[in-house]
This record gives sequence, structure tokens and C-alpha cells, in this order.
Amino acid sequence: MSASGDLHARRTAAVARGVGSMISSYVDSAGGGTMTDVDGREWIDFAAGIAVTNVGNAAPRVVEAVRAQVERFTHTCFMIAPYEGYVAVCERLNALTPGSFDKRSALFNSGAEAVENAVKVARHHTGRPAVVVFDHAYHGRTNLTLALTAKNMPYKHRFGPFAPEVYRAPMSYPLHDGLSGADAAARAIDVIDKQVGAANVAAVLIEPIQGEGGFVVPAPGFLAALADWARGAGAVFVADEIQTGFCRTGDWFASPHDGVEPDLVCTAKGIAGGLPLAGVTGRAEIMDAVHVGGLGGTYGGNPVACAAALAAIETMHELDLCAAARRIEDIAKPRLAGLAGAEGPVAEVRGRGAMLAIEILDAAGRPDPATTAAIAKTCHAAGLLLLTCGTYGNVIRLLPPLVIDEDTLGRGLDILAAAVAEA
Ligand code: PLZ
Repeated sequence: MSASGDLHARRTAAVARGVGSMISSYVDSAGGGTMTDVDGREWIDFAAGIAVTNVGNAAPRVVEAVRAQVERFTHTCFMIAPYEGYVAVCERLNALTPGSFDKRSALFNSGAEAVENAVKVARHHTGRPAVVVFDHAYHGRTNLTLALTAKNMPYKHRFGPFAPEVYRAPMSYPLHDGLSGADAAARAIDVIDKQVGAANVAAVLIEPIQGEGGFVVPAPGFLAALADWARGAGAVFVADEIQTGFCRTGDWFASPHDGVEPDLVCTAKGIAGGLPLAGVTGRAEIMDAVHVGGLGGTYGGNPVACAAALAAIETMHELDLCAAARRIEDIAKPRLAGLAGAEGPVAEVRGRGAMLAIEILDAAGRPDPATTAAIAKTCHAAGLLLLTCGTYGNVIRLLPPLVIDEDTLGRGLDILAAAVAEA
């Protein structure tokens, strides 16, 4: 049996079935754009651990910073004995997130935990209960964030009841609703006004480009209209930049592209080169509304994760990974556009920077998850790690590490093109 086969047998006997894996090969090592499995097979990486290893796997600065920090100390708990790394990461987040106003940050372990804490802060600051989220949203798998997440399977099915005071508004989804940003925002705001009431809204929470929900890019003006409405209503506008952040869309964060300065920004994934770290950053008066001791957790802002984050951010600056993401778009978007013919299943190419997707529809214009899954399967068989997404499972998304070299990127796109042609 192959080494992966052996591991898979052990896994099946030891790991809970509810935790799935996209492929059945097991990783031996990974770099910036490729991964080698335990049988010595090389894979091209268009997943980056779901938009995490923007600086690549085992990025040299990150490796060195982690090694040095582990030798000094692994953990004290910032709530017990604080250390510089936590403070330095908060300083970076305050400087890099959109908005030139005075900011404060707090650190956590995962994206879901960051979103939970953004909701806590918004509720505490406003004294209101309601959280408004959108169709196709993904915000995590904890109980509150499952309430915020839209899709039933596989995330929510039989895991309820979910946290109350969560309201879902219609998203701007140009391919399917054909609405301008202003009209889509008016539609959403009408739902909020009539079904929630402006005076009850603590937070309007949105991904500036939706991730798991299908790489949905809202029509221009949608986000800005919502942010304006939230401000006028005295609600906190929260951007979940967990998947879009840290150079992924060709800028440090996606919100400024739409002229939006969120009150709070949630970060995770790309922040620390693969180590678990997350943050909530925002207006000082909102963040500091919470009483001393109201936020925290044993591991939040762990010193090793903070050292990795500082090194990852340094790497993004040094290698100009925002420009690298735009370069990936320049190379990949025309290739993807070439796949979108009148005859084929590719109905739209969308996304920004190195967050790109194709949406697959059938001849009648309906979502086609079967063809989407077949394309992904063909890619996996050819050694390309490629993810699908979308409420209807009919979107193929590209999330390569931003350090991927052009040859590897091109080979991955060749595999995808062949798989689409075959579908
Ligand atoms: N917000 C926008 O993309 C995580 C999750 C995949 P955690 N997305 C990948 C899966 O099937 O679990 C995500 C996100 C956005 C929040 C989260 C949650 O981040 O670090 O997974 O908790």
C-alpha cells in the first residue's frame, strides 16, 4: 500500500468522520506553490490552506521567527504576563487596516473567534442585540458564527439550535440578480428596516468579497451604501476580511476598493503564515467600550503565532505581495476568461487579485454542482489542489500562495483549462 494509503487507514480508525479532507494524499512538505505528499508526488497548490499561506508554506522569515520565539518562551498567556509580540501585532493591524482613525486591536485564535468577539464588542458598544448578515455568508463553525453562516450542508445540519438575534439580508450577486450596487443595497436596507428595525441593530457584518459562499463580488456601491446606512443607524459596520485580507485581493484589505472604512475589521488566515492567530481591529472608542477583562482567552495572541505574524507581515512588505497578487490576476484572469465561452459551462469569471473564481452553470442557466465537482476531481487527479465553493457548490476558486512562481501558476492553469474542456 502507498504511504498515504497506510495513513488513510490509520486515520479512518482514529479521526472522527465528521472532519473531512478534500484529498486522500498526506502531506510531507510544502513550499510556496507546491506540496509534496508522503509518496513523493508533487502537487500544485491553488488552495494555500484556504487562503492562509499567502507568504507560502515554511516562508524563511516565518520559520526563523518561530524558531527564535519557541526558544525564548512558548506561552505565558497575555492576560497573565504580557509580552511585546502581541503589542507589535496590534500596532501592525492598527496601521494596516483601512481607516486613518485611532484604532485598537485584540487577538484571538481563529477566524470564528474573531467574528464572535467583533459581535461582542459591537453589542457592548451599542447596547443593542441584532446582528445583520447576508445570503451566502460564511463566518465560522462555532454556535454564534454558525447562526451567522448561511449554508446548511455541511456546516449547520443538525447542529442547532443556533444563537438568536441574527437576521439575514439579501446579498448583491450581480450574475444572478442583475442589480446595481445601489439597488441591491436599497433592497437589503428595506429588509433590515422592516424586519429588524434600525434601532435594534448592533452590527452589520459582511465579507467584502464572499469566500465560502461563492467568491461573490458585490456590485460597486453596495458595500459603501450599507456602511453609510449602518453609520446613520448608529450600528457598527464590521468587515469580515478573514479570507480577503493580507494582500489576497491585491491590496492589504478588500474594503478600501469600495471606498469603505469599516468600524471593525476581523482578520485571521493570512495573518501569520499558517500559525493560528486572529484579530479584531477597529475604532478606539468602539473597541475600548468594553470593560477591562471583558475580552481574552488562554491562547489568544500566543507569542509564537505573534512572532510568525510579524515575520509574515514583514515578508508581505519585503516581497510586495499585494503587487504579486495583482500579477497573479493579470496572468490568470485572461486564461480563465478564455474558458468562458458561449458553449461551455463557465458562466462568469470574477474576483480580484489572487482571489479568483469561475461559476459553473448548466445550459439552462442553473447552478451545476455536478460538473463543478467533476472539474475539481479531474484537477485533483492531475495533481492540482483546487477548491470549490458556493451555496450551490458550483464555483471553482483559485487561492494560490502569493509567492507562487509563474511557471507553477501556468502549469496549474493548464490543468484547470484541460479539466474544463473535458467537462
Ligand atoms: N470568515 C470569511 O472564510 C474561514 C473555513 C472552511 P476559522 N473559511 C474557511 C471550513 O470548512 O471550515 C472563515 C472565512 C470567513 C470566518 C472564517 C472562519 O475562520 O479560522 O475557520 O474559524
